[in-house]
Amino acid sequence: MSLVIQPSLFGSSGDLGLADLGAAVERRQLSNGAWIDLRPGFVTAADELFDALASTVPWQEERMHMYDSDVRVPRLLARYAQGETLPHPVLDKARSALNAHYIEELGEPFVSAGLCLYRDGSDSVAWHGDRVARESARDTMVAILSLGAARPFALRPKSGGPGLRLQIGHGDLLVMGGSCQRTWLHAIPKTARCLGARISVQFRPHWGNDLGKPTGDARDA
Ligand SMILES: O=C(O)CCC(=O)C(=O)O
Repeated sequence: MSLVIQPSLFGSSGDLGLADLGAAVERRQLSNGAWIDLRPGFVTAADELFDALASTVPWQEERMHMYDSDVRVPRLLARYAQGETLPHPVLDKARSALNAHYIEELGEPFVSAGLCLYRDGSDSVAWHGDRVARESARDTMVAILSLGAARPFALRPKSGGPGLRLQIGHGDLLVMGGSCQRTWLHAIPKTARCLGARISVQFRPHWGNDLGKPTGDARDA
């Protein structure tokens, strides 16, 4: 599949690398034992990483079964299972930094990486909790590194009530933790605003599954 992505012009300068986690990570408690951590600017000079991933990752278009027909998943995907070489050394460094920061609380390392490419505002992911984790009684974490266009990241409690919309920008880190996958839902809604492409990298611990592969439900609609 050929994919044309304009080289990023998000305007980051300096050297590609990682900023510290530590005290720069800000935690926000949600209801029902869920929480999110935010670390804006975790990846420094992130343009280079965006461009490298956009042009070198073997992005796949997937289809899912919905309402008796096969429909196109509205984003491109790539998955790196435990032990597979990640597509950029900065992602290895990011995973190591996340493991150093979270291993005690998480009790296990982040191992896999799922990558999504939202080509424009019509690419999206519908409300969902990550498969496997949403069915497990155990708390867990998903760490998401966001590159490119700042798309709203929406969260709402499964049981109803007010949610929130975060603007996660170029190089920012968001970690969903505690019961978030089973008691809250998250989504990247479609938008008519012309924002450009976004890449997200989701680091997950080993859940004994195939990296949270969509099950063919409505999550990508
Ligand atoms: O792109 C994102 O930040 C979220 C991706 C996501 O929720 C998923 O792939 O399960």
